[in-house]
Amino acid sequence: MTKNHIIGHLDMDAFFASLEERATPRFKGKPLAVGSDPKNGKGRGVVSTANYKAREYGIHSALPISQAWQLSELAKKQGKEEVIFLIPNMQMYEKSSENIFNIIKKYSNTIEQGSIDEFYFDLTGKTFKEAEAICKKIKAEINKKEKITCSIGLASNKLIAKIAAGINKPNGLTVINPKCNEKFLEPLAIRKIPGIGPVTAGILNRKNILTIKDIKILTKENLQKILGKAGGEIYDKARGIDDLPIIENREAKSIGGQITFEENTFNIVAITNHFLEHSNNIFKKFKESEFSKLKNIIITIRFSDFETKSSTKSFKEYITKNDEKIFRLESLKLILPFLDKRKNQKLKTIRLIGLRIEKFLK
Ligand code: TTP
Ligand code: MG
Repeated sequence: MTKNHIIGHLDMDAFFASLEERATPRFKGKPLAVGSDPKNGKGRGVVSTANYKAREYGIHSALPISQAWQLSELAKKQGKEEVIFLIPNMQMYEKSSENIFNIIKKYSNTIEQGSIDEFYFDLTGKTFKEAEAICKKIKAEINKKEKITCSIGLASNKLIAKIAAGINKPNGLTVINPKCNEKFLEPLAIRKIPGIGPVTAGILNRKNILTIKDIKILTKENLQKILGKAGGEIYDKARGIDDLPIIENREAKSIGGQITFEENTFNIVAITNHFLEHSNNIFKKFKESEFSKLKNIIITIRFSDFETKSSTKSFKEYITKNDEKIFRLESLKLILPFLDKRKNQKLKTIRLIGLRIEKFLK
């Protein structure tokens, strides 16, 4: 990756905890930890994350939940608010993660998802000024739609972008001009370098190497002698050198669409005709896609009173692009029960039909 690249790194702020605060507004401003059940201090497992208020108590990711409980008890004794402990709701977090991915996707064609709440995205081709404006838009859109904040780092490579995203949390936007990469890194603690964990940091700290600038005193050979193969990488990273490309790793999860009838209808011929036309279109999109097999067909029906139901066909064996007949038949079989009393007791008229396919193989 050269100096001409522009890479963003976006990391959500206290991700799981922020989503829990969003779901339950009375938790806002209170110390909150998401993780395993503390069971009055006897619980096993760890904290997944804590909001910033609970971090003031010393609670953080990976801390044993029993210790988090004790810190909460201690705070209580000091007259502070006790910590709210919550079990993770992964479905809610995954959904938000997907929404965030889709927002970034509007502004960048190349995105690498680093974890559930962090994304690298490529803005190469823009100027830094333009890229910064895009990052502001991404932040604003996430804030508006997902009602939570993130921090973004913008730089000439993934390494600097990631570190930059982390130094101004929460709700930060940190832009590092490529000319300043080394200056930016020098004063930072060595732990800021991805790949320097507690063990490596301990080894280096004992040699009085505390900042990234200190690392530069050592030759590459020296670092390799101390740290093995990782030493060479750390030598480069300390100088802001990183040429790893962004690797797109999230595939289209589904292909689908819906038709809303001009008037609510129970005209079975019209419904099935429309539906078959719709399913032909979706199969066509599948044929044009990079995928060769699919596993699930899902239909959604919305009745005139807005009640919405769905039904799924999951093939034991994946079907292929040659299986259009099977696809059409199985889709139709999904919808028919909604056109009689089997799945539509009151024979309600129909407002909308959706069809979606998912679980692809390349
Ligand atoms: P992080 O981005 O590391 O943490 P965070 O988003 O909670 O807080 P920050 O503002 O400092 O970025 O991780 C993202 C989510 O991943 C986090 O909300 C919970 C989960 N997670 C774990 O389950 N276990 C862990 O050890 C870590 C670090 C994170
Ligand atoms: Mg985060």
